[in-house]
Amino acid sequence: MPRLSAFPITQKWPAQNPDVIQLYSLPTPNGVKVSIALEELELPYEAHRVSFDTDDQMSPEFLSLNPNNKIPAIIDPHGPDDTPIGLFESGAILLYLAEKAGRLIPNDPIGRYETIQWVMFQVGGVGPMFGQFGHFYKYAADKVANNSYPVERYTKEARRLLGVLEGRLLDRQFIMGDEYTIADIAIFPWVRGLSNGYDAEETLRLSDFKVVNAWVKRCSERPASVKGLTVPAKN
Ligand SMILES: N[C@@H](CCC(=O)N[C@@H](CS)C(=O)NCC(=O)O)C(=O)O
Repeated sequence: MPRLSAFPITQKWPAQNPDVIQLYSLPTPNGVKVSIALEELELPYEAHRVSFDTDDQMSPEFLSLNPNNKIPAIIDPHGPDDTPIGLFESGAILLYLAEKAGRLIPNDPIGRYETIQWVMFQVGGVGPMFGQFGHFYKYAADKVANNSYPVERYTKEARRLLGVLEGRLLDRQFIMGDEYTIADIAIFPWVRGLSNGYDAEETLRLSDFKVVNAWVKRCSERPASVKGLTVPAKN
């Protein structure tokens, strides 16, 4: 696998098929963005499981691809000009894959930037804020049992962001209108995770966001989402 041998991560997670995109991930809201996009685009790929149970993301091999020790990350052995490329940060990966395939992002410059704007809205807003909500509401609930402020703060912020989405989707099928794009793929797994992962329907009063809920259902039911949401499979 001459193209991949320059990437030390492939020593820990050897490629079975070194000619296809290598994905290093877990089925978290950030991880599934990339597997869903790969499925939508029908790009061949091989998924490797980065287990947090064994701190795989802190291994020297993983850090050689993403010094920020977070999934997802990819290597495309056939990158620009057929040169191998390694990438981390899900927003950058989504943009790369959409542009490689020429799909999931509008061709016209205004639509393209508008799509990127909503991807950034997820990466800079929805992801960090919902993630903090989940941390205090679910994973570190015992640590803040005597202090309601963290959950109150992130409940308020999560509901505010859901309100922004509700407004955007009021007269649109998808974030960009009729066209399904990487903006939907970036955002819907995080909204889905509020009920599916954090079990926070009641605290966040998610039933208030009817348009958003219908959109999450629409996105989740796509065959590529059904598949991508389970990648990488448990060993
Ligand atoms: N901004 C990053 C966030 C990635 C991220 O937070 N990944 C989490 C899982 S959802 C992770 O790998 N956490 C492991 C760690 O922090 O050690 C992206 O969008 O790719």
